[in-house]
Amino acid sequence: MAMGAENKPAKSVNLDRVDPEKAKARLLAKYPPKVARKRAKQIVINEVASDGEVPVISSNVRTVPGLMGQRGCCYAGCKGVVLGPTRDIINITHGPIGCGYYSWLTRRNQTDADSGDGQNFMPYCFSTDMQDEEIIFGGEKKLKQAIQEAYDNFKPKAIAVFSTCPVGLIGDDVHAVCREMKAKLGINVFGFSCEGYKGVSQSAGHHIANNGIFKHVVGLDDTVKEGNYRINLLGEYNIGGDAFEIERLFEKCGITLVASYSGNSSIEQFANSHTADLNLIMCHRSINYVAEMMETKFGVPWIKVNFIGAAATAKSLRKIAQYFDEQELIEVVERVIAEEMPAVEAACAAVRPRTEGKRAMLFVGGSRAHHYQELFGEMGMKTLSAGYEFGHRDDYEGRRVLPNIKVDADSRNIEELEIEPDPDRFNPRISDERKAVLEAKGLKFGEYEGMMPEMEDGTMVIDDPSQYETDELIKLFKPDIFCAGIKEKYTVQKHGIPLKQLHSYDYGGPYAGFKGAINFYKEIDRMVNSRVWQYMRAPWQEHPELSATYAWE
Ligand code: CFM
Repeated sequence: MAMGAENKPAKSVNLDRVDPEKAKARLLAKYPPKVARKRAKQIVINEVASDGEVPVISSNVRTVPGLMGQRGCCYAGCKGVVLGPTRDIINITHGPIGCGYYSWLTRRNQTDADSGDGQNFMPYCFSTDMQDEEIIFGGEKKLKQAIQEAYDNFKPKAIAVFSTCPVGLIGDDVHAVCREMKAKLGINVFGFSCEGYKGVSQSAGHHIANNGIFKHVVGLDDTVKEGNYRINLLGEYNIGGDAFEIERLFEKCGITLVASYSGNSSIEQFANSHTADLNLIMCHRSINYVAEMMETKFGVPWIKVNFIGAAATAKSLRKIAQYFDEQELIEVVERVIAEEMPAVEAACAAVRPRTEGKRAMLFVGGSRAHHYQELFGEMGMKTLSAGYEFGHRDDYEGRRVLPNIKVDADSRNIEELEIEPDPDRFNPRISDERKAVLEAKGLKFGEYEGMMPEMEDGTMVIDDPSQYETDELIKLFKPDIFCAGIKEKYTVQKHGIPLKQLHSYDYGGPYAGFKGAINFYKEIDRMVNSRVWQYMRAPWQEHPELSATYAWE
């Protein structure tokens, strides 16, 4: 057969009308009854009531052993996600070498070179490289040596120690070692009991990281740095340069960024972040604990923002202006939006004839599966199905459900710090009356409405999806693009469906802010309109004794 005849383009199938109930039944059909019952509570057909209420989804529960999920471990959430992006803390992984190596920069968290003091340890990977001997006789001695060696070589301001699974199993006391070395070296040394097996996913590691940074660093430096409209940006990790684009916009608007948790950050930023006047939360899942604790102890309120999507970026900048309520800021924000939007609109208009009506599925961590729906929407694309790996019910259904979330043995395992208002430094940045006025105008404090209220009725929301379910979904719906991570990438592409990594962004980014939106439109246009996957030849196409079809066929 001649090329071309056999490589026919995808039929334009109209599969938007796949009945979601039937799809759900198909996803569950092959599971044993007990597994099917558990998964049925994590696969929900969305339905938004007029008051924004959505169905209950089971989440933050253990993955069924044997199901191939997308999740990472507690250590990954603590060291890799929250503390990893900070350039001037020496992060030592106490454990076998693989844990340190595989959590080293694979998420493409970028940083400025240094803070002028030459301290940038991002290019390094520090590990105690535990061997059989330490597993048997204990690893504390080796950890002390590692801290000493790191100190002697680099003279850092701070060293953090991260526990991996074997550390908890053999009972090394990393906190005692850190206290001893802190006293000896005179710098800040602190440890995290973030053993991989703690909790059910990396989400537990976020909480442990939040607690540790709050206990050991936040509030150490009361210097109020100069600047107007002093804010912290929480839950933005500078993947592919996202934080650089957001910082560019803050600078243009005259908004002072005191601290970023933790993309492009330094330890000094954390130490005086309690002096800011407002906390902005990007990724609610990974950092809401710091925001809550800072509000209780120091009186800094928080609002939810989203810089993924041009309209969302404009809205978030307007929220900041609304909070500070200064005419000068309101005007400059409007001017910046007016300056930035024409290029965004032109880029969007250019791709839209080719992207309109295309269908996406997004399965990512605990926040991006929500945020990126904005960008797809701007391109006229529809989200058929989305879910988090490790989000909690509040990330799906909104914080309104917080009082109803059952605490189970796994969540009880993670320490909740008891925080009290600081006797000297608690200073509510905004009065209750003023808060009420702003809330009446639509600015919500301490609120995240979650992903599901913003999704269409009939879309499928799937928590902690398995590889098997992913395959079935693709066969059923044949989406135009699938968004997930590196573990899913190649199996999805073997179905003939393009996969965009929304963790590391493949090699792209930034996708945040106005410039990021333009990058994303172009990238997705390229991906959903490329026919490269349709030129694949599989063995069954040459050998008729094997048979199968690509999902796009
Ligand atoms: Fe928050 Fe993140 Fe995410 Fe996350 Fe992550 Fe990530 Fe993520 Mo990968 S902190 S929850 S633990 S936005 S590393 S930068 S992309 S799974 S959706």
